[in-house]
Amino acid sequence: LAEFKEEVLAAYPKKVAKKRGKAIVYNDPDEIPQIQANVRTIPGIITQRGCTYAGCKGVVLGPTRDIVNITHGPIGCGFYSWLTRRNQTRPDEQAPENFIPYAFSTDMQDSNIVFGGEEKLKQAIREAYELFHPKAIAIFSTCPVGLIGDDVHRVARHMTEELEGKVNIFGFSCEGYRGVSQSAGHHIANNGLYKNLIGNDDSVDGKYKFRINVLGEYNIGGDAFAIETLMDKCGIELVATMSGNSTKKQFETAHTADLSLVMCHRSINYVAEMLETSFGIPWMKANFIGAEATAKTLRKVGKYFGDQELIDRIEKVIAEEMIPVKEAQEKALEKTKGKLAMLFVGGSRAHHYQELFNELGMTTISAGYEFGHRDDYEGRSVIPSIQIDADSRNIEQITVKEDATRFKPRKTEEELKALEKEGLEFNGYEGMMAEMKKGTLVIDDLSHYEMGKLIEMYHPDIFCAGIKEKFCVQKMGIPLKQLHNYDYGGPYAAFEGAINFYKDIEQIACCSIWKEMKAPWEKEDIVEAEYVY
Ligand code: CFM
Ligand code: HCA
Repeated sequence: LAEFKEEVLAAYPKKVAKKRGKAIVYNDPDEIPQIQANVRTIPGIITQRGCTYAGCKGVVLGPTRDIVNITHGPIGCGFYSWLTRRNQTRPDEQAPENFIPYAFSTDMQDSNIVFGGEEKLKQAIREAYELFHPKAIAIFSTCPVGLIGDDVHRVARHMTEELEGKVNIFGFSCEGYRGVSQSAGHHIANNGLYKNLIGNDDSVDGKYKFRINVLGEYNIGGDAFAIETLMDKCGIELVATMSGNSTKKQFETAHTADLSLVMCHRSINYVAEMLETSFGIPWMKANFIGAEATAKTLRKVGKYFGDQELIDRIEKVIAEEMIPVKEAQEKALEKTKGKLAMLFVGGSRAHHYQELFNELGMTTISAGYEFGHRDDYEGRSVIPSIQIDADSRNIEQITVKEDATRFKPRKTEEELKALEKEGLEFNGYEGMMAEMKKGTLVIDDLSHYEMGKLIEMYHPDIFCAGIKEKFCVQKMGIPLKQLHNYDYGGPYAAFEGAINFYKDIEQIACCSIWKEMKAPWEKEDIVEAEYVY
């Protein structure tokens, strides 16, 4: 891998090479190197990234089924974020409404750009209210909204008044260009959840006394369903999942849980912190991707609550679930062992899925995030040293304080210290690099050109990324597994998901057909042309 950096940078103009050079590093888990992350993509480079609106509307709020999410903008924005992420949901008596199959949009036209779109937005809210009588309506700003100065917050206030407070209406300033990637949208969404929903309902119900939140789990391909089933087996109540298969009420009651587990650190760490600061709920990093990781996560929960009955029940569930897991793993391993993987996705999966590849005996030789921050790579200990640039300052910062009446530390300082001694870590995330081998290549915001070079030089057995990369990579004769929407597959979370993953990867990465893939011009020179001036 040592030649990669030099070779790839040689093709860039000097200034670009200097900048990209900081985002391409050779890993050393014992002495974690610094990586450049969460900075603007250089214009002209083909990036994997998406926009701030996508992170706010598509990712964080999108999976909630009983809130009407209105995109204020041209129809393309609403259309592109319309279920392509495969976030599933299952209506129940508590919230039978399901607005996820709809794409609500103001469908802005040229005339709205010239004369303003606020009236159209008001009309859209009236229409949504008359048709569906939802409990809440959220408005999401797209690029033109910010450029022409429409004020979605003013419209939200106006319509709340007009509808006599019967529906909770709130807006997000998540214009596509507001940050350098989806990541800004996560932060804006987290702030909005905290300001408009979290803490609105103090009711506590449910079957079990051990009550937790799972934050940063979006039910892609049914992942949250798999986690829900598992929690039920263990006798653990899921108060809120943010936001896979979620409801408005889940957000509103999240502050009544006694522990938050954080799956995707990048997209939801802000809410985890807010729940702790305001209400005294500790959080721990968790991972349900990989059978071993799932077992580890469950054991952490058992240890946290310290209840012997719960601990025994968890051990029993793990033992039972591991039987079919081991069987499927052994079968897949015969073929997958020793193969090489590359993972370039979002802000957490490029790390989490390395667990599943390890279980398949495969090595991740190169990985990176599209929009992770340095803490997602190097661990949270670097946070104080991260320089805040103008792009990050552009994101609203909110002040979060102890709730005057409801702040209640779930554990005393001494109890937390004792748990830490027993191996639990609170408010911590070690990041991706600590778990990757020495000498592996870590690349932030991978460019399309760099992707081509990686494949050309190292021929991985599988490349994991998204739809923009999929067909280019496959045309190079390498199978691509989408780790965003799972290519129609999943769930891949928890024990049941691990089994699905083993089977799917064995099929994809161990199939000889890809070696036959040759573009016509690779077989023979068939293009003949003559320049005519
Ligand atoms: Fe978190 Fe996600 Fe991801 Fe993400 Fe995303 Fe996603 Fe992703 Mo696509 S919240 S960072 S903004 S785990 S949509 S469910 S798959 S890029 S790695
Ligand atoms: C998004 C959503 C996305 C896109 C995936 C892809 C997803 O960032 O807007 O590029 O294939 O998971 O659907 O990340």
